Amino acid sequence: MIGARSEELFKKSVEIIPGGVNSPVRAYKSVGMTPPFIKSAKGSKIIDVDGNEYIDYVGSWGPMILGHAHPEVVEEIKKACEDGTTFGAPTEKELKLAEIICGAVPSVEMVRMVSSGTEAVMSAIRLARGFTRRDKILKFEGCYHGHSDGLLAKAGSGALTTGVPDSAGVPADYVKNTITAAYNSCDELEEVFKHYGRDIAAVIVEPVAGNMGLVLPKVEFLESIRKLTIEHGALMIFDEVISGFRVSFSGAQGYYGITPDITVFGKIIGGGMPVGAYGGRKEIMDMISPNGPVYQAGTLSGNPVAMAAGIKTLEILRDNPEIYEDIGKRAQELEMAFMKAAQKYGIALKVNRLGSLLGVFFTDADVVDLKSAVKSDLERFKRYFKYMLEKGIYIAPSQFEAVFMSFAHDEADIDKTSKAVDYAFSKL
Ligand code: KE4
Repeated sequence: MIGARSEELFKKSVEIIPGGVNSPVRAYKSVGMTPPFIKSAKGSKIIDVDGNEYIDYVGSWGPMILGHAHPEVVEEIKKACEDGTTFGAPTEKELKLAEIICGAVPSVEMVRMVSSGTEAVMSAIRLARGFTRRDKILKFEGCYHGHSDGLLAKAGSGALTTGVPDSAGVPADYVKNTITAAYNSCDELEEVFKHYGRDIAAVIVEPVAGNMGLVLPKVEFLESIRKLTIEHGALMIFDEVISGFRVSFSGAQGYYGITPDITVFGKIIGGGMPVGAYGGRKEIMDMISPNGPVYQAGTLSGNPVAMAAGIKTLEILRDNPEIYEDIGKRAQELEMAFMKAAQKYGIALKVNRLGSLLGVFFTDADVVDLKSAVKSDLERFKRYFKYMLEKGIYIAPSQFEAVFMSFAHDEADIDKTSKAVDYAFSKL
């Protein structure tokens, strides 16, 4: 039950903030509820303004892999603030975060910090076009790469037709160079390259797709992108905003052993502060201003407070590699609870999992792309969501997001969540 204070605040917010939120998914539109206004969070718990406590599996959409308000991260943020929050000048902290990222991800010899995943993707696309002197970009249905105009495109009538805008306000011209194909479809990929090969500047892909629910790549799909981009002189961009430092300390590229040309980061590298980054081998990154002709800039890029949070977060992950095994195990326990409840109550369910990332779909067909993801029973998801919230479990208010396990979730959390899953499924 959403409390009176959240209702009261939401009524005011919708008057002066579009939808009452600063990012659409937070508005709870797809579940038809007032969103709880959050007052604070600590570890695996999040507390709303009415004092309701929830176990949090959103983790601010991925950054909070260590849990909320990690004491060592908070300490570093406080210390950085006391020395001045931003200078608009080079600092040792941005060098340190760059060194950690380049040390963790071998394909990244140089990296540029920005302030969001969107900004990092937008810059990476411009860089790929500048480096190859080509215009076309291939993306995949169901992958989300932030809200830059050129990527708010959906497939035209067929995979080979140029993109059409996926948002008002995006001129058709801005997406005419954006081609869209089905995720995990080697056939469509090959067809696009046969048709556009030499015009393609880059293929951008979520190597683990977290924006259509969780959809895992077929390794041969990623390998085909690598092979075809090399054959046609195009670049491969891994959008690791979700998977970076989540799937492993060297991201999905380390996990799958595939080396992209450019990698985009976000979320975890900021440790809860606004940070995005893009990086790759030196010959490509040297194209970026002031060294080269591809312009990109940002007032708060690399600010010391955000860098401090990112440095401490990545240092903890680097120095405690067992964290990845632990959060994977907890996610597996949760996966088992879903499967058990689905069997017990005869609910059609598919669960995709990779490490600490989980995707739950109310469908009986494997979910391998957007077409299969949208076959999920959204009405059933809405009911499941409400029952889970009722039992104090805070998950994404959309079928097309992922479940994020953190290092702060303990066995008691998993036990309580498993009981909530059983309760929710018994009512579905
Ligand atoms: P931001 O601009 O939101 O920092 O990052 C954009 C982005 C880029 N690439 C991937 C793979 C992403 O998942 C995102 C943003 N993720 C969403 C959640 N799926 C952010 C949540 C929101 O939009 O409020």
